[in-house]
Amino acid sequence: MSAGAPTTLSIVIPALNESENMPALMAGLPLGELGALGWDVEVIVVDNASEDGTGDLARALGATVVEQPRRGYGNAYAAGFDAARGDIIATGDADLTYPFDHLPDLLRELVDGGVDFLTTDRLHRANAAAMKTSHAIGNAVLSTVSRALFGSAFRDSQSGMWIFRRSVWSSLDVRSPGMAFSQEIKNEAWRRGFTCREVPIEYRPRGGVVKLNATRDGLTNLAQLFAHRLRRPVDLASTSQDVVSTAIPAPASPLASQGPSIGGGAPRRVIDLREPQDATLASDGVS
Ligand SMILES: Nc1nc2c(ncn2[C@@H]2O[C@H](COP(=O)(O)OP(=O)(O)O)[C@@H](O)[C@H]2O)c(=O)[nH]1
Ligand SMILES: [Mg+2]
Repeated sequence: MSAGAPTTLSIVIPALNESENMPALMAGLPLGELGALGWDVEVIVVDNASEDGTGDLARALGATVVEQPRRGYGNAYAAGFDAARGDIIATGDADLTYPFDHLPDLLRELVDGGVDFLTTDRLHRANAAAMKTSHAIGNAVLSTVSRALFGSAFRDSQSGMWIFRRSVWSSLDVRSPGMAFSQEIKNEAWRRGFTCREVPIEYRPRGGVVKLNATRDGLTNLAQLFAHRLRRPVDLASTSQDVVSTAIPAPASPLASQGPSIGGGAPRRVIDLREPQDATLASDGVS
């Protein structure tokens, strides 16, 4: 790792009644490989008032457990991010769907690419078996509306695996207590001008019981997109929070250009989207 590069990583995982998945989840984190690459890693499992011993099990397996008594995916992440101490935060569900074993590649993508906020795309054909058709359609609709409203280029607005600089978090105004947190953090990172990138990942069949309520969460997410688009961006620069968008140099990219101003006042940087075949972090055995 080069001098001045980030060296500390917090893996933050929200968990509601995921004890069934916890042993395989913890065993699947590539802690040895990350350590050998020079990363100092903390694993934070946010126990969202589970009733099946998820928190105790995660602790016994070596995680730092943050208790979030207020239920909700967004509430869980907000608590986890406040507790995280790493230069970089990496996220994903506790249901074995996300390829945590590819974190070394994803971290390289972020650090070497000068990216502030890296998100992941599950919506490509190689993953068809892991996602119900109704979920795939819902995701496509929400992602299309999201792109139209925010002028962004994220293909998968609902992916729950993000790798980002922790300093970014304090510059975002993310309010959703529930599943809409996922689209909101992406849209906030985008509209506040952070350098965003999206890479394809493998998505795997879920272990345990699904927590998502597709109809309720889908409609809530749709409403949140419009509410977010219409709300006046809070100028976090005038608060005591750190604003880093100008402190991190944008990568020299031929794709970089100015987009329409939605708000936030920060310079817009175009998302760098690569074709899945250029970035098969998932399926071509890159490790
Ligand atoms: N849906 C939901 N998930 C939660 C909550 N609290 C924590 N989680 C965790 O957040 C992740 C997302 O839930 P999941 O059922 O996998 O939703 P999906 O991946 O969108 O189908 C899982 O790891 C859950 O255990 C909550 O209140 N609601
Ligand atoms: Mg999930």
